[in-house]
Amino acid sequence: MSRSEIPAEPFPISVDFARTALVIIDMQRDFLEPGGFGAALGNDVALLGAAVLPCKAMLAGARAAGMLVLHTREGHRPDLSDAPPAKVLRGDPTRRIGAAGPMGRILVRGEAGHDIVPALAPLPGEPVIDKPGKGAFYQTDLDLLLRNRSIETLLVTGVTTEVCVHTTVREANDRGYRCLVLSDACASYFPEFHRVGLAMIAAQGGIFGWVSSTDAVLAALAARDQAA
Ligand code: TIU
Repeated sequence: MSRSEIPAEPFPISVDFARTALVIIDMQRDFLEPGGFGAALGNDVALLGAAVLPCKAMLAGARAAGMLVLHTREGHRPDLSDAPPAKVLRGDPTRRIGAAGPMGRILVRGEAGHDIVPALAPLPGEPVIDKPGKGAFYQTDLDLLLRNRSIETLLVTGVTTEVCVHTTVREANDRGYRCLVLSDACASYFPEFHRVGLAMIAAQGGIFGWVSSTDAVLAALAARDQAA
């Protein structure tokens, strides 16, 4: 078993890539494109575009290395029976979860807006975790999939940093996974929340994870390949 050391905050992390999975959180049209859920909440969705190319580079690197790659999507059944009223009944009724928008019904499975953006489309065989909540472990089989592959470390990317990425990292940390969050491959509608959200993860000696970059992970993968 070979281990690679990746520079990270608050200190370098040693990973076995054979027991590491890439988790790409909610890179859906509903969050990244105009007319979806993110825009309905009053956000400037263009801010999330910054994460696409870093996610794409990490996705290519993970696939080339044969790592487990998982994609998540936030969304609900068409009848909204898995959507808590407390989540649905917020904001303008014409623009809330389940309402019709230019990409179909907002945050509803099967609609165009629920799809992952084309640049990051899953390949056949890559698990797609459909989740009703912000955290990717809540009411999903993600933990089972990871345990069956003896995964110990998660490379976490996606949107938004302080909402679904944070919630998922906190859930993963409590379940015993080590999370390495890639700062450039995450994004928020609020640049300050992105910065502070990342700082919160690495503070207090890495209270619930580590923070690094796509380039640092790709460099560690390249060094491992050279040593092999
Ligand atoms: N609104 C917001 O920042 N995020 C979400 O509602 N979901 C995710 O982060 N995926």
